[in-house]
Amino acid sequence: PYTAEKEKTENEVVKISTAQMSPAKNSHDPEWINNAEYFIREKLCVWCRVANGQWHLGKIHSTSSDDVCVMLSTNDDVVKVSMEEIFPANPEILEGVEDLTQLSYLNEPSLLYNLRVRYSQDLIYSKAGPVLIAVNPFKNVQIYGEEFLSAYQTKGLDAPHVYAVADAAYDEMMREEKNQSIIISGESGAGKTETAKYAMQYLEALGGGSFGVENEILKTNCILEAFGNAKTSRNDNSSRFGKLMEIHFSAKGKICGSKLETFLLEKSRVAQLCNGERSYHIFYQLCAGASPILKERLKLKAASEYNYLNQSNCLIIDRTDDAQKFHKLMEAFNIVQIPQEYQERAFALLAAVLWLGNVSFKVTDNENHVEVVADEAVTNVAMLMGCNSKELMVVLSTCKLQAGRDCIAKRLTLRQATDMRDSLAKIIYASLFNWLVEQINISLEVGNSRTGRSISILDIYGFESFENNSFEQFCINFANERLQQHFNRHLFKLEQEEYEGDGIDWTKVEFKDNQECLNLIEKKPIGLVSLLDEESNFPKATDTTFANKLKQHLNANSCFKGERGRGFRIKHYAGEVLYNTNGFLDKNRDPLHVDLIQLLSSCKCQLLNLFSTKMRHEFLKPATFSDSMNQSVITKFKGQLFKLMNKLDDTTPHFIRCIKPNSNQLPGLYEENHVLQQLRCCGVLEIVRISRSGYPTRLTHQELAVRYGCLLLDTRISQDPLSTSNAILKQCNLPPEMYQVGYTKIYLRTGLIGVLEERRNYVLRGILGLQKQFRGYQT
Ligand code: AD9
Ligand code: MG
Repeated sequence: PYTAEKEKTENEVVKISTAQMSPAKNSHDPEWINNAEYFIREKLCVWCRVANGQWHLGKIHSTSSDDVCVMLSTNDDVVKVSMEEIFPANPEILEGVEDLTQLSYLNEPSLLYNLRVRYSQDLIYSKAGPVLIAVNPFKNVQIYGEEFLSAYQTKGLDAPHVYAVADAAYDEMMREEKNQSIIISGESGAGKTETAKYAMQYLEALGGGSFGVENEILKTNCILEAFGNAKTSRNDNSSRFGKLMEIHFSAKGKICGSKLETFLLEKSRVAQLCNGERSYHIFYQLCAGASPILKERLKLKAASEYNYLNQSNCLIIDRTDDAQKFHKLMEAFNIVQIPQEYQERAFALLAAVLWLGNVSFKVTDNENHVEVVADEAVTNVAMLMGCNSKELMVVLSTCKLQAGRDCIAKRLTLRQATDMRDSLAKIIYASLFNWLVEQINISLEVGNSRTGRSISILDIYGFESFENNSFEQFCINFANERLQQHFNRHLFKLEQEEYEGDGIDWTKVEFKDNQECLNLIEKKPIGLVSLLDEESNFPKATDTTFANKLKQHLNANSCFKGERGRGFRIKHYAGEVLYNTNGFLDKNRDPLHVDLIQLLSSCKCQLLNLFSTKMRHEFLKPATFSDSMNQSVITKFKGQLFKLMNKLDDTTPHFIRCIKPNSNQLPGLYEENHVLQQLRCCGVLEIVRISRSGYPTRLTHQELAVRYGCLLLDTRISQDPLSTSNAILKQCNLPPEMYQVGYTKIYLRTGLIGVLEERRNYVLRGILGLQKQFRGYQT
């Protein structure tokens, strides 16, 4: 929830002298107290927060030293609130503006209200300066498709839209021959993947026609979503991996190839589900949509028969036809040219994974040692993988130990055997996913397309903070921390460039970035990642010793806070997260048993042989390549992120922040607190804050002259807009530190546009009165 304390610390992020601040910024500004008088006198509206935490519009009735009485607009009730809970509201003319930075008062209730007004009119896109904000409508909104595609292409429309972002990226790429990126972020279910698809759709329409690959790019989404998306409690179609799609264009601006890169697929989902969630869509699609012949060949049963699928009491998704999706998938496979025989091999492996989950064990002694139950499940797995079922049973229930020259097999306990079985299922699935990505890349690659003309679309998991946060959240938040740094640096630079470009006096503003938090995570030799790797390499280490080590070494960093037991906190840019080290070491080690690799290489299935060769390469390199040997999950992820950031640094970024208006995936429901939290998390408030510290309102001289020309007493003034706008500002006696005159635009401090509006209304009322009098006189 919002607290005044929080706002204060957030404001400290911007290091700017108070002399540069504008009056009436917010209620904590002492000047605002004087302004309250002004608001009473002028009968201006304010936002006030009432007891239930909701923001209400009202007018100040009276003030005392600490409290304010406000008459609410909705019911004329008078409520008493503290000064801290009052913010100036914007003049009506600014209601529902396209760009939040156009608002005269940039406080939180005003931003929330502006987005709400737009959302209620199905205007789901808005801008916050250079950033596009997309509020998920959770229903079909008629703003896509042919006519909109062509309206944006012909520049007939320029309202905020993902098409406009894609169009701007394309234009800039063609004009400057510079690679572009569209970086989409937001929490789970906020609409990143859908937005990414609309961006691709636009680029396909714009750059289609020559090479034929453009039709394939959108189709790859169908494959990726089947294998990489699942129903979670937050989103019925949640992507469980990060994705970067790089689209290349020819000199004529036609799509000539594409490259896909994926990040950190959630493997655990294959074997373990939370109640109400599903595993990857493909399993249900296969069970529902396979032809009777295929079913017979794969010994396939209904989804409800498989332990990996039925454990969570959730087999179907409302309004989703898995069988139909399966047919769509087959079409996509054909378009991406995955040969029929490989498609079938892939399906056989999926069936093998499902049957693996049904493999059971029986305990054979009082030490809980087990052997595999020789039933239909294990026979089917062996058949589908193309291995000997006896061998499979041995691998799943024993581990080989080297004793001198001899190799002895040691029985596994029930827990160990179950882990081994699940581990096999997960590596088969993850390898299959990676293989598909490779196939897609082969099909999309057209010649040597590295031209400096590319647009990369990044759809990556947003910041996560749950009740229980583990290794996965740590990786995700680490990625977001890096992206946020990229975002900050770019935006601050842009802002300053605009001021300097327009020739206005602009003392550089220092902005604190999130380097401290990144140091905490990445710094060598004692950052979180290094400590995690060190502990992971130490056989006797446990999650508790790891937690202790963190506390011992990282306490000096202001973004770190040790907790009792196995917990620790990180102050991320988007908020503080409490992590539990439970499972960190194991997930980071992600052990791969040599026995499993051997089993895969002995299988008749070519895909499995291929996977095992790859694994050998990755994990079992000779000791001379010690740095790449047994690379931990976090180190690999860090490397991937490093490469990603390098790539993005080489592009001109375009940012889209997706917002989820409610947690029930329902249309028309706008939950303010939920939205506010996201605006804070994804840095929208940060952008707005930057604007607030400078000159948020920008009008061309022409615009100013047209709207406020009526304020001029001396009508003999020249027609040139620059002199007119100068004269208007002088005439209004505005303090010179409140505005700057650029070559093309006038830059106004926060609140000033409200003053100009007031004067304009005053003058117009006067003119109207005169006209009435005049008419009365005539009659
Ligand atoms: V996750 O981090 O992968 O769990 P995303 O990708 O942010 O998440 P997604 O794009 O999958 O969310 O959107 C969730 C759902 O919102 C979609 O399945 C649609 O039903 C709905 N949605 C999102 N954007 C739009 C839109 N522009 N128009 C209509 C939308 N519906
Ligand atoms: Mg997604």
